[in-house]
Amino acid sequence: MTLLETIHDPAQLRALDYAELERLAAELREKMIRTVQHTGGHLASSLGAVEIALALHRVMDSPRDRMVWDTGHQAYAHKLLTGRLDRFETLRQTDGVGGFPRRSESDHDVFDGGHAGTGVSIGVGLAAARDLLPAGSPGRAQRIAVCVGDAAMQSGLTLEALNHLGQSKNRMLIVLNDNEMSISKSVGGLSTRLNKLRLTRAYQETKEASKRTISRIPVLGQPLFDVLAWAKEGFKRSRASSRRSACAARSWCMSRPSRARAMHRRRRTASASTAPACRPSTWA
Ligand SMILES: Cc1ncc(C[n+]2csc(CCOP(=O)(O)OP(=O)(O)O)c2C)c(N)n1
Repeated sequence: MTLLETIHDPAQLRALDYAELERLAAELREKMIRTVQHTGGHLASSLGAVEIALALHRVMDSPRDRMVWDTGHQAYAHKLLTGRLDRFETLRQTDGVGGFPRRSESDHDVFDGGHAGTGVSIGVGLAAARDLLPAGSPGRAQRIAVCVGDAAMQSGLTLEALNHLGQSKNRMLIVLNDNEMSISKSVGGLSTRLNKLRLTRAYQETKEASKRTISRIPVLGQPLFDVLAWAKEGFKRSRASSRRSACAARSWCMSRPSRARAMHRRRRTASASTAPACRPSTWA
């Protein structure tokens, strides 16, 4: 029996360690490839969102928390993790599993998608509705996440929603899945800007090597690493607050030295291949 076959509820993901999550990611991809070669479908977008689906389902408590997939063409992993594995071979067939999220299929699906650019707007609407509930009511604890591709991010509807959110400040998480691709290569001002923001491979490799080296320095290594992590987060934080955007993903950013240390501890635990106990967290 595969690990995927044992997952009947996404809450089960919280009990898996990192090695198991990696195995599960591979099984999800294999299932998608085997299915889509017969049925057709949006293969690349869904293959690229496997880890995002795993991460969101691990930290969120769906269906109480709401997870929106912009366009909806990247949600196969989400579908496989939310009780549709047995029927997945009917993907995009008459009366079969739909190619996009579908509320009639599952409580875990929020919106019958299919159009690029809808996700952030839907998320803002859900967050605004939640925040109209009386203070202290259980519904106010609901968390809302949207996964949006870089092309959908450039649509007018998304930009309107971001503009609105910048004003209304409803709490939500936006995951930007920037793979530099729309149906073909992403072009335009926003795409160019995102490319500039993206760190180069050389920079990433240097950063990882420095981190490894610093942590290994006896006695001084760990405090030094903590101070650098704290300074970096502080710098990011100051930049973020100076141009606080609608992207409430920032609320997840590590911002205090204690959190930076906690993050580092988690990374060290991860390198021992055991995931920390993961409970749905608050996004305050
Ligand atoms: C309004 C609208 N225009 C065009 C499309 C066709 N379309 C489907 S997927 C897609 C590209 C989406 O790219 P991106 O958001 O970057 O996600 P990715 O597939 O790269 O994960 C487009 C343009 C659509 N679904 N809706």
